[in-house]
Amino acid sequence: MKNFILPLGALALTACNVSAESKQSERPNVLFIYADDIGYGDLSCYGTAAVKTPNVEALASEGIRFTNAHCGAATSTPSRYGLLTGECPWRKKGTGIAAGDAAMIITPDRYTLADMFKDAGYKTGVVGKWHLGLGNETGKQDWNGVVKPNPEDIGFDYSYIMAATADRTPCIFMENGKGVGLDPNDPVYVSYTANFPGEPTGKDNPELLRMHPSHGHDQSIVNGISRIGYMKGGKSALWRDEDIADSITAHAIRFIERTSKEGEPFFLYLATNDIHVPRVPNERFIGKSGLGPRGDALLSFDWTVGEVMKTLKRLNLDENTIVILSSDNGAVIDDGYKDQAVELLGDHKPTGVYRGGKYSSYEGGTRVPCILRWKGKVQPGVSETLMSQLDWFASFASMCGVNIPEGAAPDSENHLDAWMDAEKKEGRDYVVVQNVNNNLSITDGTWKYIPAANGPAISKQTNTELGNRPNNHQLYYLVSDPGEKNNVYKDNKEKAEQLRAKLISEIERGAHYKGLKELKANQ
Ligand code: NG6
Ligand code: CA
Repeated sequence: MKNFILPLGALALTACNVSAESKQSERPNVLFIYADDIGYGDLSCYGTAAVKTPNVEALASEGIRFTNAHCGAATSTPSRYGLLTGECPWRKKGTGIAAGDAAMIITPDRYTLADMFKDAGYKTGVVGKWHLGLGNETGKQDWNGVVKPNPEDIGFDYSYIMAATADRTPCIFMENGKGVGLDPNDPVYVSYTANFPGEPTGKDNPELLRMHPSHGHDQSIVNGISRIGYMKGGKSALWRDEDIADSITAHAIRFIERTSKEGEPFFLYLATNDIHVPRVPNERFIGKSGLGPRGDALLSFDWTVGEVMKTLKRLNLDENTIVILSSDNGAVIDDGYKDQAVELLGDHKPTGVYRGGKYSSYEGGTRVPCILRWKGKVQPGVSETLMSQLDWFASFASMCGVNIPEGAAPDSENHLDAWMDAEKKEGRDYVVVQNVNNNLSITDGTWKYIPAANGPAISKQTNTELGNRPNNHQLYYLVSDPGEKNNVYKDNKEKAEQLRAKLISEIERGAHYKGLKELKANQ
């Protein structure tokens, strides 16, 4: 406990001994800043010279910068599912990339990370990208009424969210389950099966577009950008893409102001839209990075971080707030729009030294930036310890002294010590992650094993190496080969077998994984 001043469980202990009032003031706020698609190499504190992200850099210099922290999966919905439930997404059917009209994937009976913070006496909020579905039934939401269940039903006191992603309809914000700014005389309709008669689409009306798709994204047109999914109406509520970051940031700040005024500790899950496609940052960032919209969106993300940190300082919450910053999956360059990300990339390496990227089994898929700052309590440093976002659940439960109910957060481990102390080397023994094809891989931080599995080797659309090899197992020695270039499986079969056995026992420990039979058969 060299660096972490508050001993583990101290808050729980305090809870028994002091009045409710002082108990509250000693409970730190918790702020998760969850980026979308920011890769390991995208931030200047992780080594890139191509783009400057000074606000994130300040956060890193005042906190712990993790170099081997993983999200649960190489895409958004499963990573977010894992984060909020503490369950590996591959244990649960239907946790793949969600459509904009998907039913809510985490059902109200589940005990979530937000429930846990609520039990600890926190006010809980989610602001930004949701992408976990809303309502009871896919495609059956009444977007003009209150869509239920919504985040409130799984533990969030407040929500201001995009239902899915910026490239998916409906293109409106939802506040506490209700479309923001809707005019009753112009209701909004959403479909993922058919277009609404007479409505233009990117496919049929490319002349109406200001940003053209490179793949997919050719359905309804909103603000001159075609999306995935159809929608009609709701004109007064449509977001302007250039204002999404401002709107998310403003609502996050308002939530912090409100809860701090009420004297309650808060848990805020601030999920940015930056830097997901379509990358349309505010005018003030355009052309500022030299890397085109993708780089400009990184500046926009950094701006959000700066605004929120300024707010904490202004409200005197700077030292009483634990800030975690991370990303939902690795980097992607062309993710479906002709936004010059490829052409203007230059020497910038969005995944750093790591292979693959978003969608991939390689390290570039899930090894993401991860920073924890707790000013005055946690000593700044760099931690190489193997960590997983799934463990925030159990780790913060331990900090808050909350007992997680039986069966909840089944894959979340308490590593509070290692989150709070860069010197602590005991993190995860293993991390299991999933790629876009629902194929699993396992790492112990030193070695990485990717079992043979079906699926394309490369995504032709995004030009990402996905890691799938139907006939070959892959083993990489990450210490000398972080870029996973030399498959050393043949010379290290024993090591591979050990990781394989662990992977199978991890799968068999819990609910069914649909690829288990194939995995076992493919010796
Ligand atoms: C893919 C989209 C991609 C992105 C991704 C989800 C196509 C061709 N590609 O299906 O653009 O939206 O889903 O990204 O439609 S994520 O970060 O939310 O997981
Ligand atoms: Ca993402």
